[in-house]
Amino acid sequence: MPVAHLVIVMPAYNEAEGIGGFIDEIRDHVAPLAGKVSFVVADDRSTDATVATLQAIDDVDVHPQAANRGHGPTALAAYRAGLAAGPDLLIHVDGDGQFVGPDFTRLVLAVESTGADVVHGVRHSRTDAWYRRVLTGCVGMLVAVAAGRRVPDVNTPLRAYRPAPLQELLDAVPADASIPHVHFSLAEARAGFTVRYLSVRSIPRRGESTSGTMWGGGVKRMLPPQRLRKFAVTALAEAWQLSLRPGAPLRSIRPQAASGNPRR
Ligand SMILES: Nc1nc2c(ncn2[C@@H]2O[C@H](COP(=O)(O)OP(=O)(O)OP(=O)(O)O)[C@@H](O)[C@H]2O)c(=O)[nH]1
Ligand SMILES: [Mg+2]
Repeated sequence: MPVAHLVIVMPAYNEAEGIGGFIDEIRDHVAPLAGKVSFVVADDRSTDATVATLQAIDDVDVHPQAANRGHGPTALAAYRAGLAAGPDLLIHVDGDGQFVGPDFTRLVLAVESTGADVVHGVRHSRTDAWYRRVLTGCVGMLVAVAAGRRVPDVNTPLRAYRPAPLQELLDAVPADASIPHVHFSLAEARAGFTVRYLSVRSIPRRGESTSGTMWGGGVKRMLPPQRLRKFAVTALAEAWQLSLRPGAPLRSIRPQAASGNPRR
């Protein structure tokens, strides 16, 4: 039994239709690999039955947020609540269920077999609009320059962390950060964490009547929605403030300090 306590954390907003089935699928696949599996979901003030759906599932701990704050702060709340549950290994994934069960098995086995601090699920077969691919490419280039190497799928929401290096990352980032995964990817590369990359399948969000994505993806558009344009400007300023400028808090993470794993 490789993992004593595996905790899976998720941010969720209006995912009532798909999230129960997603959790069942994950559990089926990871249960044979862990002594105990539990789920921690941070709910971003859903207006549908997400909270009630989750409260009906035994191994799910729901954390309703005080206000709707968007993906980044909700993901950070989920990470913090998940670490408080005392895991040996923690997996983060978005509550919209865009991954498949067998990739969770592969993720756990990858951490165990490599002894890595973190394993990222690198998404293939995505069908994003052109403007999202451009944005992703630009962020990827910025991170590559700052990190001194290419980091694949820099904002992936599917990640497995050992608790000690995750705690270091969380200590350095404010609770309201809007792009925590970009900060984490960059800090991990700079601080010399042992990071492994696993190619994983990306599927459409689960549930027909969910309220759509943060970016207006339900409608076919030629131009980026205003919400995405605004978000890109805010995110750039945040990247400078938290990760890029001299003295930025995410730059203070030191190699070797986290898990005690030998860095390779
Ligand atoms: N839409 C939305 N999602 C939120 C919010 N807060 C948390 N989330 C969760 O954030 C996760 C990702 O949201 P998405 O809208 O799918 O963002 P995305 O994955 O970048 O976009 P897609 O690639 O189009 O799926 C989901 O698990 C949501 O449930 C919010 O205020 N709005
Ligand atoms: Mg999504």
